Amino acid sequence: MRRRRIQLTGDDQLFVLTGAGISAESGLPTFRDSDGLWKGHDVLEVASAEGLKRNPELVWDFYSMRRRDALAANPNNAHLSLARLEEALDDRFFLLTQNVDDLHERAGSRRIQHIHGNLFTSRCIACGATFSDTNSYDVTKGSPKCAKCHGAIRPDIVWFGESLENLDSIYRQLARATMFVAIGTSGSVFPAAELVYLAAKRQIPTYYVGLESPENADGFDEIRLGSATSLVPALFAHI
Ligand code: BV8
Ligand code: ZN
Repeated sequence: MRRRRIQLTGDDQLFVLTGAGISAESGLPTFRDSDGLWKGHDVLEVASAEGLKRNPELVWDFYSMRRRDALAANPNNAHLSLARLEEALDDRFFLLTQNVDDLHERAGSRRIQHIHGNLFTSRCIACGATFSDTNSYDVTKGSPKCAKCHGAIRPDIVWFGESLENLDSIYRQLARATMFVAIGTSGSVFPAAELVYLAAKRQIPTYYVGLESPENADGFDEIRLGSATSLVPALFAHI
């Protein structure tokens, strides 16, 4: 059944939120699906500051594997169609992703913010230096150290219980939006999962696109079930 395309008018301001589901068809595992990342790993062991202190090799093994997978993956048609939409809408388009991979950027997205950090940036715990880092590390030789001060480094990713940066710029973007669309996210992590409710409070139309209904389904006006590559390219009849 072909769905009606979402009509965008000349002054619509689109806010798009994506999650791991948009990268699934590029071969990157999601978190909470049956074959997801959290199934084979204990979140607190591999994705927390305590876990890094306890066993830095295990954490760096996990993120080195994620870096290798992301480097070997390619953007899919859903990433590409969002980049094309941004080209058509220019500053009337804003993309917030919970993903730490760079597939949106490699598809051409520029008006993008990563709410949970970046897989390809590392940060020194001792001196705070952050640097782009595509390395996957052989942890049998110990965990990687900062080139500047030889302190321990970590992926520049927001773990549970850690505060997020630039939330105010995200809320500013949401305040000017006339439409909110979420794609491929289970709606289970805050504050990202709360954004649809803030959008609904502003009475702008809210759409969800993904394989299954998200945990925050009650915040959406319309839910379109299906894969990102089958639904996103034909989603908008933009101007
Ligand atoms: C914080 C890092 C302040 C690791 C991640 C209320 C307000 C504020 C905070 C909280 C709150 N309530 C609870 C909290 C604490 C916590 C939280 O949300 N806990 C949850 C579990 C209840 N939040 C925090 O700690 C945040 N920090 O708020 O700071 C603060 C400070 C101290 C104390 C309190 C507050 C930090 C959150 C960031 C955590 N980091 N990951 C890493 O990424 O390596 S979370 C992890 O989940 C990922 O980052 C991911 O981005 C995120 C969301 O997952 P999804 O992207 O949705 O992926 P998921 O697998 O869940 O779902 C995939 C979906 O895709 C599914 O729906 C599936 O159906 C669909 N799909 C699959 N295939 C396809 C598809 N769709 C379309 N096509 C397909 N082909
Ligand atoms: Zn350092």
